This record gives sequence, structure tokens and C-alpha cells, in this order.
Amino acid sequence: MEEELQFCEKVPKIELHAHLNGSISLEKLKLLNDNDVPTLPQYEITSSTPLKQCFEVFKIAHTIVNNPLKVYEATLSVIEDFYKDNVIYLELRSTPRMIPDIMTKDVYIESVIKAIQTASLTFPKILVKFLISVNRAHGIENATENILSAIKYHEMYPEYVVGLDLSGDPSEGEAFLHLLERARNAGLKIAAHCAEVPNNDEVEDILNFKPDRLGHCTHIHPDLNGSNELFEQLLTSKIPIELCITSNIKCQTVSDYSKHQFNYFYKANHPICIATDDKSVFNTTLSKEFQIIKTHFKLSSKELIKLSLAAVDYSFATNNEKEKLRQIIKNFTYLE
Ligand code: 6MZ
Repeated sequence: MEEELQFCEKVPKIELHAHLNGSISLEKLKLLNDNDVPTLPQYEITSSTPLKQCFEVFKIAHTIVNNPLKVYEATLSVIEDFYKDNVIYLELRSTPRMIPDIMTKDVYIESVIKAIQTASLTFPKILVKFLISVNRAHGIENATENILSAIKYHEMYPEYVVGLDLSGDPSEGEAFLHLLERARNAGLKIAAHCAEVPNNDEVEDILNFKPDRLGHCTHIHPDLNGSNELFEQLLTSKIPIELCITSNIKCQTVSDYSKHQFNYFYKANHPICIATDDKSVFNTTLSKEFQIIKTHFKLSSKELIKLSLAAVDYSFATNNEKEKLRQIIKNFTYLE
């Protein structure tokens, strides 16, 4: 077990689904917590917790990370964590937050970008991109605002702001697909959470929209409350799926590893990548997620590296950057 984790730690990895505020380590949150938020011990989810309750946990980080400097510091520390876990490419996603008299959404976005710029000098071995999130539960005005900001900052910083993420409590709100279309027309890539809870009508709309990547895709196979038609439509679309195993198990959206959608998509040879979702809230790392794949789905070391390599193709990096990332992974040597 320990040996497997050590191997997974050494593999150069690609992280494509990480929410900033769910990824800030407990240690960093404690350092940033000058308001003495008393609920910190409840932060990490250690046992099964209904998905709905997880969205309460994110509010703890939001209460603590409450000014531009803290956004900057939190972002930098998350990048450092991934760098130390041998992640060579990271797409961080985050929902711009406004705090009256303290921080506008633009200042929030700029603080994240500044941290990515600093990281490119301090931790040059990890390449970081930023996806601006739209929270589906926050209404159309908010969604419009975030999408316009994403377009603006993509124009100003095309090397950092590369895409848009549709996320938030899947049992609330809507997918705002007509707004996502605007972002896509402006050159942003779209990563959309899909079927984290059963909702076949919405899944059909999202699949017809054809985002560049999909998150979770739990309830699509007929065995998981989806349907044959949706599963077939997804396979035909070949849209890459970001799979976050620990997140799904801890949030009880699947009952155990043997029922996880990984089984169906891997068998079908569908493009997938492995991700952490909220590494701090779910007490995981990308290496631990790789180890889970090895242990529970019986992948060989070679197959794991193949997954890492394939994830480069699904990233929103430039072709040049992708080629460099592929070389790093291909140069990784190990004993079978
Ligand atoms: C959907 C999620 C999520 O944006 O403040 N988020 N959305 N499903 C999930 N599965 C568990 N995990 C996190 O990071 C926290 C925000 O990311 C989204 C939620 O909107 C959460 O408030 P940021 O950096």
C-alpha cells in the first residue's frame, strides 16, 4: 500500500478539476483565520456526508479567505501543495467573490492571477491555468457578471485565464447554457459539472451543448439512474470526463468503488482523467486518487501513466505547452 502511494507520488500528474477554496489546506486556513472561525474542526469531511452538506463546508473557507491578500496567499499555498505532490500542470477553478468595501470580483480575480504569476517564478515546474467559475445556484445576474469577467480577463491574460467552470450545488439553480455559449464564442473553454445528482433532462441539454470537458458524470449510466440513451450519447460525443473518486464516495453520490462510474467509462475506453475536486475538504491528494485507481480498479503502473499522459490532451494548455508536458511524463522512468 505504502509502496503504491510512493509510486503514485512520483508520477508526474495533471490536475484538471480543483476548486480553489475547497483545496486550501487546513494548516493554511488556520494561519489565515484571524477572525477565529470556531467551526474549523468540522472542515475536513472524514466520513460520508450528504452532498448538500458539503456546500456548507465551503462557506467556512469563504468566511476565512476574506480579503485580496488572503486570496493571493491561499492560491499560492494551493499551488505549492500540488507542486509538492508532483503535479506538473494544474487548472485551478474559482468563483469570483465580492465583499462590500473590501474586495470586488475583479480584485478577487486579479489576486488569483497575481498568485499564479508569482508561482510561475517560485515553482516553475508546475504550469497553472485559471478557470473562472459560475455558481449555478447564484442566479442569472451573478452568472452573467462572472461570464463577462471571464471574457474580459481572458482577453487581458490569455496565458492564465483559459476557461469557464459551471459548478455549485447541483440540486439548485440551472446550467445557464445560453450564457456559456457567449463565453465559448469569446474563445474560453468550457468545463461543466454534469449529472452529479440524477437529472436526465439537464444532462441531455448539457450533452447537446457539448462542453470541452465534463465533471463527474455520475448519474448517466442506466445502473446509476441515467439511461442507455444518455450513456450512448456521451460515449459518442467523446467529451473527456473529470472523475473525482474520493469526492463522490464521501459525498455519497455513489455507494462504493464497485459502483463508481469509473468502471463504465474505463471499460468503454472513454476519455477520462483523475482529479481531486476539493483536496482539503475531502482529505486527499492527486497521488492518493491515483493510488485508489490502482487499488480498487486494478490498474497497472503503466496504465496509470497512460492516464496521466492522456490527461494532457484534455487540458486547456496550448499545443506547445502540451508537448512539453508529454515529454516530462514520457521521460518518467520506473520499475514494473
Ligand atoms: C459542485 C463544487 C463542488 O469556487 O470558492 N464546488 N460544485 N460540485 C462539487 N462537488 C463536491 N465542490 C466545490 O471553491 C468552492 C466552490 O466550488 C464549487 C462550489 O460552488 C463551492 O462553493 P471556490 O474557489
